[in-house]
Amino acid sequence: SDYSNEPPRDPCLIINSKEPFNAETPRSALVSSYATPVDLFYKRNHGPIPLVDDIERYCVSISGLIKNPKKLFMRDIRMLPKYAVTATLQCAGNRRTAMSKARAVRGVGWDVSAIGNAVWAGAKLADVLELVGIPKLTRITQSGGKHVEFVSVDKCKEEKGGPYKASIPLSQATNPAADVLLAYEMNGETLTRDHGYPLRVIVPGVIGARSVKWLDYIDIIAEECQGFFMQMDYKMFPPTVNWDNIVWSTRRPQMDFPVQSAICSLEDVNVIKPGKVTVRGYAVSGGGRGIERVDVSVDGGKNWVEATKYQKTGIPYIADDIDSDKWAWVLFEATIDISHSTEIVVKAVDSAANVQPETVDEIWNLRGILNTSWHRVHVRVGH
Ligand code: MTE
Ligand code: MO
Repeated sequence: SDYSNEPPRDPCLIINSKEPFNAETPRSALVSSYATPVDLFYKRNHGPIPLVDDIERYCVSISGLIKNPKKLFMRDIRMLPKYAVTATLQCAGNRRTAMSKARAVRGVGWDVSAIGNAVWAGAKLADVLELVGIPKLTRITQSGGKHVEFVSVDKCKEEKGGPYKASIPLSQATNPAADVLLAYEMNGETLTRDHGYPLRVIVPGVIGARSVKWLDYIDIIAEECQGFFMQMDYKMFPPTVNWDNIVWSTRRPQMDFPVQSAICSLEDVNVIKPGKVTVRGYAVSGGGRGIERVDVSVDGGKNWVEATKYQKTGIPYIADDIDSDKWAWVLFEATIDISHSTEIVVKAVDSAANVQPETVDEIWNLRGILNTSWHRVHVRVGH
């Protein structure tokens, strides 16, 4: 693999691996603004960053189980109605490092920032598919059925030098309310190379792995994509499954992510002065389920206070329609009195009353994905 043509990057990113480039946001930057700045947004790659430099010739072909395959150029995609969707992108491996402390897991070690919130703008996939004769769907069908496969320009070793790919059900792809985008903008600016320039998929409410960057072509297929990242990775196994007894085909590819929250205004271990402390962080759930409540404890989880939540404070490019926040995180804030050394804990409840597990033990899995256990930080009171 050739890593000689990587884009420039912000020195404040916390690098977890250089080749491929995997880096996350400093905790404090996640709560400095509702939309995560592009430069500091986490970057999750499986190979070198491709360079698409001839934007006039760049096109996405759509083929497979359709009568009239078509090539769409950027101008065709830009001609469709432009939608801005505020959505949190979260890697399934977010918070993996904490899970690995209970028992070793395989994968890139992430703290709490393999996640970010952005305003993605582009064409709705449902509109794009209509151009090739696939009607819009407003009714959700049962599992099974056709999938829409996204194949990228980048190459990776997991696919034996082939392109990164993933798929979503056709029923989701053609449902305008699912807000699946072919995005060319992030936070009001042209997509950067690291985040998929010139065009990427955004599947709101679903683990980041399905939001394919550097889209090359779309294939309408009879069943879900057989690629590595759908079949041999990003599946949630029970704690009893290990590398000797794993049977990948026994589990479905992970799609929606579960309810998650983390404290970002403090590191894992902190020395603070006694008195009032404002604790800030994020809470988000997948599948379009909003956050109902965020609880903060200053005694390791015995007693809780409800935090204040806030969304889209003073961001001009966020559309103001009613549903504009259903895919996006809330930031939370709680001011608490700390007099002695303790553990501060956060947990969130989503709109379906789903809660986070207390520890990683119940949800431990060998790939270390979906660590949504209560997030804890230690404070030592000093002077
Ligand atoms: N798309 C391509 N083409 N190649 C990749 O390696 N990584 C996926 C997804 N899309 C990936 C990809 C994963 S695992 C995640 S979490 C998100 O992109 C990360 O998107 P970001 O780098 O824009 O934050
Ligand atoms: Mo990911």
